[in-house]
Amino acid sequence: MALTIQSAQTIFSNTQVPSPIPATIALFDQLNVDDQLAYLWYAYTEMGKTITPAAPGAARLQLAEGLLTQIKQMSPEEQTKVMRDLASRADTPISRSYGFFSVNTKLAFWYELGELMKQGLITPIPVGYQMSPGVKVVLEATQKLDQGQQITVLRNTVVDMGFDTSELGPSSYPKADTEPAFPRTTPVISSVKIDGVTEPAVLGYIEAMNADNFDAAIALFTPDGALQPPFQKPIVGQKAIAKYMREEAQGLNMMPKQGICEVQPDGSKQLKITGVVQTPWFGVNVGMNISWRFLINPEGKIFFVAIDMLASPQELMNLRRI
Ligand code: EQ3
Repeated sequence: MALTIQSAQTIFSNTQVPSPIPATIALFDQLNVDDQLAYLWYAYTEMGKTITPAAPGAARLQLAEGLLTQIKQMSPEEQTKVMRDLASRADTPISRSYGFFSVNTKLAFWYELGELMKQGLITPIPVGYQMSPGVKVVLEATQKLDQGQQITVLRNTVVDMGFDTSELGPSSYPKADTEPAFPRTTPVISSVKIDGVTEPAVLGYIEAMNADNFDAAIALFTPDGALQPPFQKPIVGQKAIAKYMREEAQGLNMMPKQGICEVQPDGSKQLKITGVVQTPWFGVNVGMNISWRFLINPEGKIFFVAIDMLASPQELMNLRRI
């Protein structure tokens, strides 16, 4: 039987526990624009007491510099308007430019604005703002999440801001191929060991990703293979996966711990592996508990891999089908 992406998506689905991240983002989405901006400020400053992101570096900030310079020259009222436009995804020139940024440039842009807010050079929350009960509800929900989940909520809200440029054709902004590299702070682990897993494609995948060697990782996929990032639809085809990896998977530190492998009658293999991933934004200070669900074809190529955020650390052990 031919492998399909639709059936691949369901592998090990009965070992999965729903993550609290989408529920928290759904609460956030219900807030009005000023409440959203205020929530992000309170959540970010609260989190900042224990963890803060690494400064993005000059090369990455350069990509956002034009917008940042414009905003710095504005009056406080105009600055607030820009932030409201971004949060409400309005169609304005700034919101369009932001919409074309890559994920990491969006994060760098807000990192810099956050710094200017801390220095009092930009107003952190709209003038005269009063915290609504809704903001308290989302903040309380956020406090119950672990740090890896909290930074995922923050990241996803930032990524969704700005005008939706997906319909506007190719971006005029530098993307995938020109993304500045994140310097690696931890030594690359060259021989990957995962309890219960010896599948060469999986070990090769982790090894390549940990060295930012995306060409080597892509070569392990079938031409029609797919990668499904957390809470997203599958990205199909080697070219599309390569572009995604260059933009979003740089500098990640992947530490798979254990897994199981089930061989199917047609010779394909289904594997579930759990472990921890660190993002270069927070380095070794924050670990995200995740799982990889791989479908390997009978020829040993990756046909499908889904990356899922785990609901709790207990789920790291939850490999068996119920
Ligand atoms: C200034 C402030 C605070 C207030 C204002 O009102 C509004 C905003 C937006 C503000 C600023 C907020 C800021 C600065 C937020 C910064 C957030 C950051 C830096 C978040 C970074 C998060 C990174 C994450 C969650 C990375 C996760 C990566 C994962 C899970 C990778 C998984 C992958 C694996 C394992 C693979 O095998 C394949 C690739 C893939 C990438 C899917």
